[in-house]
Amino acid sequence: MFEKVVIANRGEIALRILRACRELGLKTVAIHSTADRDLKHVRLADESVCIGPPDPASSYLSIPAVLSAAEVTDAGAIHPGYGFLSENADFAERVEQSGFVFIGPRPETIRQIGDKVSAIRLMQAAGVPCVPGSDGPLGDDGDESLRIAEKIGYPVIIKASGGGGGRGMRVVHSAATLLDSISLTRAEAGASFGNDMVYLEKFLQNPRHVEIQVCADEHGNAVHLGERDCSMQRRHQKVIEESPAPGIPPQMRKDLGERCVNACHQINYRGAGTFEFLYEDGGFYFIEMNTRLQVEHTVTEMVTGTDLVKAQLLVAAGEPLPFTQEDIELRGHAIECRINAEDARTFMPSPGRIQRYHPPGGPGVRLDSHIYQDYTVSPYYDSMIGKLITWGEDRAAAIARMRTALGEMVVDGINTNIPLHQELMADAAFVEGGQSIHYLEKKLAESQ
Ligand code: MV4
Repeated sequence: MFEKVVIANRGEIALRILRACRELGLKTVAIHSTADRDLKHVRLADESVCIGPPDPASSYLSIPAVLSAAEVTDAGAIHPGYGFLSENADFAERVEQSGFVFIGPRPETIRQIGDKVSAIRLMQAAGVPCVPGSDGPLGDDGDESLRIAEKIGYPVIIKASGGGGGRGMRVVHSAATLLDSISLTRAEAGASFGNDMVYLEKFLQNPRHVEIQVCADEHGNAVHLGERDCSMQRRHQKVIEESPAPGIPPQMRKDLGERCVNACHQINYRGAGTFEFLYEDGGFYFIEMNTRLQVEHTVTEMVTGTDLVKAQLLVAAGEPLPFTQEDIELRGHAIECRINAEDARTFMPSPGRIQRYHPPGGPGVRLDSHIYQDYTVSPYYDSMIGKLITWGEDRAAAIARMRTALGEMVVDGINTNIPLHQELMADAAFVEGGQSIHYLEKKLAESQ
């Protein structure tokens, strides 16, 4: 096993990774920008290296800077966290070529899955249900594209193969605008992703976003850990996530989970991963896969009693998964509220110094956060300052705990979205559960 891990990230996830390393007796190296000298994990790490100026392109996204830090500290492995370089196949490749362990899937897997057309092909071959679509890239033959769209039925959505997470998509409602939309999406994709491959899917008008967590090792074991509902979102930013997803019949969960596990075997997957689905009218439709640890992994941990970051570290060290499929039972319900430094109404970022801080507590309350009193929220990075997670024997109990926890939590000196979360925990439709990906944006538009 490697003995020292470079944490190639910042904020709450860097602290989360540090804690897992420490529990496994691994030494830690924090790498940080000049703006992040006072981050909590930097103070707690065994060593720290400043890798550049605040601009992420010159620090957290700089492959040479990250590799140099690993070299000078004689580290054995690099954990990329989420965002930044976490799904960059070239980075993973250079990490391995430099003799370090990349804590994540093989570089070829990241590349195959990062290309959406290729990912969908792999999933179809593995028996994972996908959205009816072009089953491959759209060619230059406009008549052929028109035939495909006609067969699928409008509305359709054009997506960039190199896109994902809401970038590079266009909805088309009729044949009249199909070819122009394809050209536009193709041009934008070429400019944004350096890859102008586009494909087409049936546009699902009112789905939920439900994703399956998996974890696989290099001994032929793959396990699914149930699903999360991430439908409460605004502009492709998740706001609340929960596990399990309300109203999913156990047999459907088992069947879909087994299909995802089967896909992991087929592609020889390694590490933690997430299969993203749209869920509409009782059907699941694969849209893309994430090859990283996700922000919302916490709710899965709470209902399965696992530590996914520890599992990632063990698998990366060549150890078997610390749990089998039989070990995984979903118990109770967990909800995560992403706490952001932003105006609760306008969503404008709100950097600045935290003058007063009272974290919530009590049974079933988990707060993954790097903030402390006098911490300054930087304007250079994502505005998420923590994740408040509650667990309860059922969904109503988790919500009740979330209301109590939000009511206890004080973060003064900056604006936060805590009032928005309080409003949602009191919202009849949220409390009912099972709302679509459009619910939050509609609610916000109505209250303007
Ligand atoms: C879709 C869709 C409807 N139909 N695909 C947006 C992000 C990217 N992960 C995929 N996305 C969507 N793909 C088909 N065929 C609607 C969305 C979508 C969405 C998906 C998940 C969560 C939030 C969303 C918000 C708007 C659109």
